[in-house]
Amino acid sequence: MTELYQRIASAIEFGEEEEAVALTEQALKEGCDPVGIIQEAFSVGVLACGQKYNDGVFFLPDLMLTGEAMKAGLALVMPALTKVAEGSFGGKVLMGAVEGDVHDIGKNICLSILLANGFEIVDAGVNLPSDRLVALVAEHQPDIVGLGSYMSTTLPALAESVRRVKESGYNGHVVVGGVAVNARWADEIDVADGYADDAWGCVNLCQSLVGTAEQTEVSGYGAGSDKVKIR
Ligand code: B12
Repeated sequence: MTELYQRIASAIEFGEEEEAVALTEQALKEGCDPVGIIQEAFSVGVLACGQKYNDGVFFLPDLMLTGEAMKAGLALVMPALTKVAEGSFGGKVLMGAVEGDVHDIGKNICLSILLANGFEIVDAGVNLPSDRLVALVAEHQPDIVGLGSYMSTTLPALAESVRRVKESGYNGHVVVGGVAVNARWADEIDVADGYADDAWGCVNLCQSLVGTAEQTEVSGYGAGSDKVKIR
């Protein structure tokens, strides 16, 4: 990791939003790869923060600050990602976190890496009731609907959301992910069309589902995750 990436990761880890923004601007000015900034700086900082929380060193306010700092950094990187992907169209993905769940860091990373790989993205936000989800799907007509659950307590909402989208007459694909989901759950629930455990897996999965996997090379360092499950 370069020193600049290390400094960005540290600003994200400690929730220093202004510092994260200034350093991300610097990285973009210096011509750093936007996918590299997400993978080697933002994600590293987020994971370090999560680890400190698990170890009892950080508390909820620390997590919130990290989430905000990453969101601010990501907002700067997004336009650069669109440029990376210009000309290659991989389909449209609408993604949100299900009702009762406000975790959005993982969803935002997935959406940004999808964008970098030529997908058109629609961010459906967090805490998404299934009625609203169904309305958004009808409005945007995505090729793929991605739904995330980040707590075991929102897994029932995830199952319900997938079912509601399928029953609405939508004939695209529905994929699931998030830290609360695993391949076995996705399999047992028997309604989703696929599951992936990280952002690169998510891109691979979406490319396979819309048939662009062979034409496009996944842009990213973890590309080629084998923890992708397609029904
Ligand atoms: C950051 C965080 C928060 C932040 C969220 C900030 C934000 N803007 O997102 C805040 C402080 C708000 C928060 C709140 C809460 N949290 Co919290 N949080 C976390 C934490 C530390 C990290 C989550 C994260 O961002 N991980 C990093 C990202 C990159 O990983 P990820 O989300 O898994 O995403 C990756 C993959 O899953 C995949 N992916 C993600 N989405 C999708 C979607 C699709 C379709 C696909 C294919 C793939 C995919 O790709 C991503 C990138 O690789 C986790 C613990 C942990 N270490 O995971 C707890 C954790 C998720 N939270 C937890 C809890 C309990 C809560 C609270 C209830 C706490 C409280 N007492 O209030 C509240 C709930 C709020 C709510 N209603 O949702 C628990 C859940 C336990 C459970 N029951 O399962 C965890 C596991 C902590 C713990 N060990 O107890 N939290």
